[in-house]
Amino acid sequence: MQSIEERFPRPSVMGIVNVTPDSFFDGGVNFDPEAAATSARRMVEEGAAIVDVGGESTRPGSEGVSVEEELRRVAPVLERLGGEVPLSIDTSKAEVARRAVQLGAELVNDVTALRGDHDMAEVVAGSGAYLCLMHMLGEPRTMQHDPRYDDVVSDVVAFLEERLSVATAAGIAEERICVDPGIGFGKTVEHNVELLNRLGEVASLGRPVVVGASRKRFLGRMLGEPAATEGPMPASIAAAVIAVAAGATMVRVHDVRETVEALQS
Ligand code: HH2
Repeated sequence: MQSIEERFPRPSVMGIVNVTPDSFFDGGVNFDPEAAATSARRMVEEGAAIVDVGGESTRPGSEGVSVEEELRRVAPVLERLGGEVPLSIDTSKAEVARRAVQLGAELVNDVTALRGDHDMAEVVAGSGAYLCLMHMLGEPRTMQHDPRYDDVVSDVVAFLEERLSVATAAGIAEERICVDPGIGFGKTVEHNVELLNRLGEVASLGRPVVVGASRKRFLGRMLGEPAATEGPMPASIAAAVIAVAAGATMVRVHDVRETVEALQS
């Protein structure tokens, strides 16, 4: 079995396909399974190493959806793409992850880092899938209400280290795991910038680092729009290039073609 760094060498691009009506950037665009499958195929043609399919928005303030609803959204997309497109499933629900792996997903991207569902670690361990452990402070509904840290980078690194121990203790091989500082998940603009500037400290955990800054509101807010709910493409591409230069292995993006071009130049 290949390690995650062999399977997805640095730099790799992960394309985002949200099968949701309400994701902050592509909400509604890929809600139809056929449209979602077409987007995913296009992203791979444009150079994505993998496509992350999600059925629940985690934008600030969002409420969750049920297992049934999440499966109803993602299963038809995975059925269309399994075996054809390298797939990741963006879920914190064990049952969704289990079904997704059956349908061909090779990576489980859990924004709760195995804290959202007691059965998730066992499902990932048993399936042999790769795993992404992401840092989030609090939960999407409230995470942007005055987030505070002693030192955001040290706190995130300590959290990821602890979640790595939990994952390996549950039988998930370390070489199958990557980590993600969770840009925008319970972080101010300054916290996000600090994490990007000091990404090397996250990489010092010895695991590949994934960074998802694409289109996030902090990019719009940095550019002088205090009420921005999304960020512009050029800033997203710059953030991806900065992240890779600072040690990221994989960037999770909406604009695959433009990001791949920027990373090649
Ligand atoms: N960001 C989002 C969702 N999943 N997974 C990882 N590993 N890293 C991230 O930064 C990350 C993630 C949020 O972005 P998006 O999926 O575009 O929006 P929404 O949650 O509204 O569907």
